[in-house]
Amino acid sequence: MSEDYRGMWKDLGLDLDGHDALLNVLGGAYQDIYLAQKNRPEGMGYFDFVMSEVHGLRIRELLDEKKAGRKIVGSYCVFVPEEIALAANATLVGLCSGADFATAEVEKLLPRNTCALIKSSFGFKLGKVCPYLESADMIVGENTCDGKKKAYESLGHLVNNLYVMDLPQVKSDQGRALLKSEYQRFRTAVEALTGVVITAESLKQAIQTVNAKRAAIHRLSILRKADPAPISGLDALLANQVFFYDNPARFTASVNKICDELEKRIAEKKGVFPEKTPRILISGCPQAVPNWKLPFIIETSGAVIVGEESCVGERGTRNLTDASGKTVEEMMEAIVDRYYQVDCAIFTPNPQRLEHIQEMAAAYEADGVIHYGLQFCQPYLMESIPVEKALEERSIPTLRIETDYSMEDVGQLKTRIEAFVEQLR
Ligand code: BJ8
Repeated sequence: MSEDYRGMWKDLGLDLDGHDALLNVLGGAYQDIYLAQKNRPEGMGYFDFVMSEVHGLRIRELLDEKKAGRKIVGSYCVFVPEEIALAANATLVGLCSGADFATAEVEKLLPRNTCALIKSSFGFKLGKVCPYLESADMIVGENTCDGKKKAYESLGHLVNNLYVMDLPQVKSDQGRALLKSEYQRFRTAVEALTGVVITAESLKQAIQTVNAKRAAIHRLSILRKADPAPISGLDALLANQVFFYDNPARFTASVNKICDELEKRIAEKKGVFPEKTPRILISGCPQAVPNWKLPFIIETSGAVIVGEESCVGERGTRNLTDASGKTVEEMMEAIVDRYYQVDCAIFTPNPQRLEHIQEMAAAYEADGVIHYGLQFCQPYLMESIPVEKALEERSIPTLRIETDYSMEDVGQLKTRIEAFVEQLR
């Protein structure tokens, strides 16, 4: 960190010893996984800096925004529309859920067989180690999977600013109507929080800001179609992870700068791995910071990841919002249309997700798909079986992985992934 932030963390009520321990784990993992990579684009230096300041400079910026009267809204799901928060003069940040913390305390509140992502969000709260969570003026939970929606009942006792958004589980007229009414209710709640009424102008501006961020990520994704791959899957995943909490304009500019560099690399046929390295598409549960276990294993087993069918990836970013509406209501409709396309496994049935995986496998010329399911995540583990069947029927080799955040299964996963990569050669 470039300066001493201990006073700031103390003021936020963080447990300084626990927080030190978390930062040590995060810093160590980043060193071993990210900084050990070869041939990285120079532009990734920006993300190295962001990660070194993830609990430092970025938190200071958020606290400065709060001092200036802005509100911070924390979210755990890509269904929470950033456009609405921005338009009401709030900043939306994704909340941490990618590492085990305070597990013994968590298991007093949640069953042991709860997915690691949910347990992590509780661990960060119970351990008082997440400055994003502690800075948030509103925390948004969403009724998605059963685990999350029941867990928010308990989280509501741990925080005093939880707002729960209901979400449809079926794509139908009623489902869309529910999404629309929930986004209207959220708009009212955010306006009440900030005291700012959303106008057509502010909403258009917010849509354009978020679209620009997503368009930059699209540009990056398209460049990953090249062989040799100009950027590692680990680095591309990091950009997708930082998407959730960086300043939007700065993030957009930084990703576009990397894309300029990648275009040159492609023209020079310069890659992070040699040409014809087996290409993998990852599909499944979101991978939040610092959950880099699976991509690290894959990319140290002779393969390169060329895409993520994930909420921290294309499922979360692929669709832009139509900004052409003239009124707030027209643009709210466009927001509903945009988010209604997100094909999370909580929907039943969910054929769009399977179509999207196939489209991505073809577009990125993936040699195989690795389906990533978090242990105890029913929606994605349930879908992994038909996904594997459908892909294998189309002669796309598929490997189903079920894991958690612990490092206990690294050896076993590596053996399976190496064998899978060998099969792709
Ligand atoms: S839109 S994927 S971000 S809900 S891994 S907590 S599903 S048991 S995260 Fe998600 Fe929104 Fe859907 Fe995306 Fe439950 Fe599964 Fe745990 Fe999960």
